[in-house]
Amino acid sequence: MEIQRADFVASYPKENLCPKDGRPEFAFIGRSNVGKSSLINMLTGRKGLAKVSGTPGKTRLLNYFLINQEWYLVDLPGYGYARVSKKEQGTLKAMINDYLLHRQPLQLAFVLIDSNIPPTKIDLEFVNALGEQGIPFALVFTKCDRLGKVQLEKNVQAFLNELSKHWETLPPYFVTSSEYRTGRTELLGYIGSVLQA
Ligand SMILES: Nc1nc2c(ncn2[C@@H]2O[C@H](COP(=O)(O)OP(=O)(O)OP(=O)(O)O)[C@@H](O)[C@H]2O)c(=O)[nH]1
Ligand SMILES: [Mg+2]
Repeated sequence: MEIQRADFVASYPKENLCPKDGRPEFAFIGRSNVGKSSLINMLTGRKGLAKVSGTPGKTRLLNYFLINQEWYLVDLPGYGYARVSKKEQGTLKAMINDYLLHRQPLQLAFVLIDSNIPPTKIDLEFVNALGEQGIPFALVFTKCDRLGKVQLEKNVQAFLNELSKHWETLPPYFVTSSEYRTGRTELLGYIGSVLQA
């Protein structure tokens, strides 16, 4: 699939206020600073579409982008911000859960994982919870340009190994770099195949 058009639509504070036109949507989520905005810009080929920031935790709403006037790309707030108050973390968590559990047009959630570090508890818990709730998802390992092939492979495999302790089938996964556009064709191809199915 090629992205010809990408337009910011709006940001919404809760699921039941989101667009009701029934267009299929794909959500992107991950820990703060994982490279979510950079990935969205890389995929859409629009540098300033999602804001890349030095301050983590900026995204607090459900941000909608309309792609090719056909499907929505949804930028979700990250989970587990250290710098956000407990109360706000609770509010964000409720908003994300409400969205993921009830959003009818949601085809799939892409969970971004930093490929530079070994598996973290918070990522594993989040992914396992998605599995338990039956929410379809795929993994996107980000920033793969930052480390050598051997270490990269080791971190990716370690994450998958942790998952295989709980699950018989593993989710699809993609290894990406927003710097070098690595994984772009594969990821967009996957979205295209889900849209066609
Ligand atoms: N080397 C490298 N750096 C990256 C890549 N993707 C993102 N970064 C850097 O990682 C930092 C965070 O990137 P963002 O795209 O803002 O991450 P985010 O997940 O949207 O962060 P928040 O919205 O603040 O939670 C920035 O300094 C980016 O330049 C990548 O593929 N390679
Ligand atoms: Mg961001």
